Amino acid sequence: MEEKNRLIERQREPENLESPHSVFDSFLTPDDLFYVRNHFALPELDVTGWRLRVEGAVTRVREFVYGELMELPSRTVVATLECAGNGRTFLPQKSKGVQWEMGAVGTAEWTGVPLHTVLAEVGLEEEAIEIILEGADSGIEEDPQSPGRIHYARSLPLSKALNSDVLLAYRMNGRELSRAHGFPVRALVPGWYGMASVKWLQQIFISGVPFAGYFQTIEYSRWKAVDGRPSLLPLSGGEVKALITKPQDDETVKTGVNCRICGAAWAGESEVAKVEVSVDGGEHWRPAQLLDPPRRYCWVRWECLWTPAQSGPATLMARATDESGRSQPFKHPKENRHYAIHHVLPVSVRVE
Ligand SMILES: Nc1nc2c(c(=O)[nH]1)N[C@H]1C(S)=C(S)[C@@H](COP(=O)(O)O)O[C@H]1N2
Ligand SMILES: [Mo]
Repeated sequence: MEEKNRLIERQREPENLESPHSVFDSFLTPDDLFYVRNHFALPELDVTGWRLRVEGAVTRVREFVYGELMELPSRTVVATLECAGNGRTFLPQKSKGVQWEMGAVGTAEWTGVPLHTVLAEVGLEEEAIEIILEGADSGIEEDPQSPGRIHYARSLPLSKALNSDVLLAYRMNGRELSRAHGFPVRALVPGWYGMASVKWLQQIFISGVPFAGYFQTIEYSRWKAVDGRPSLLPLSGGEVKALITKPQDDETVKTGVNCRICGAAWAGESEVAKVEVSVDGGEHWRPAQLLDPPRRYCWVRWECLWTPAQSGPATLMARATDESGRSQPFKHPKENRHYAIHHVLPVSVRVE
């Protein structure tokens, strides 16, 4: 049975922990309930020896110590982070990767130095097109094999990297980052799936060519047509998604008694415009009430009251739409591979 206030272990080594259902009870997720996604063992870092090297296509190569970063002007951004594999157990076919249910997601207030401030300090050369963020953690990937030990690394195109909301974060919910979440410094790329927010940053490499590393080709990529041809592209901004967190599958509800259907919804770089709920398997939809003010990058909690009239099975669904009209499919898009799982998930209840 799931314990209310503890992370659920999905994998022991490396440690991968899912948030319990109670994560959706509060807008901000406390550190000890925030899911943890690791590809390798936690690196051993001590803050006095730690350096952030910034090199590549720059005017001045630089190394920052922790204290220097703390002295640069900081910014705070509230953002929901969702693992691109969240909801994997709801795919019609079992697929590889950590078997997450719905709790590889959380919301926090992140504080740090905007990446663009550090980039301005070093000066970008003309040929710069991508910023590669590399973590201190490393290991061997097995399926398919990596060429020996590799570090966790992901790149950002300049267009995103220069957005002032992209942070080199050293605080989470007002406190020093914990080791599991990337101490001393991690990237926070709001609106993008979690894989972009590289933890335990040790190097920023400014590249003049597109990066094709393991975690944006073999992993965390999806098919997209480029000039009509299916091409594998790195995953980036998050899709629109609503989850019903209560009632849960197979629960029993009573006729004539108010049932509170509730959940959360988010929309990547955009904000949630509306959430609709159906209690008849998708034939009719009614608006849900948003319980948090919608804001960019962040989830909103929502609820919808329903008084079941007749007994029997009922299928509940929730569907969110963002400001630009993006919504959710009813089936998982094949081109998303085993990532970006955001199709409408029916919840079956019994009315008695
Ligand atoms: N260095 C490093 N950064 C990383 C990862 C990792 O394994 N190593 N995992 C990524 C993935 S896939 C996700 S979803 C987020 C999770 O962040 P959290 O563990 O703080 O929740 O971290 C990202 N950053
Ligand atoms: Mo992830």
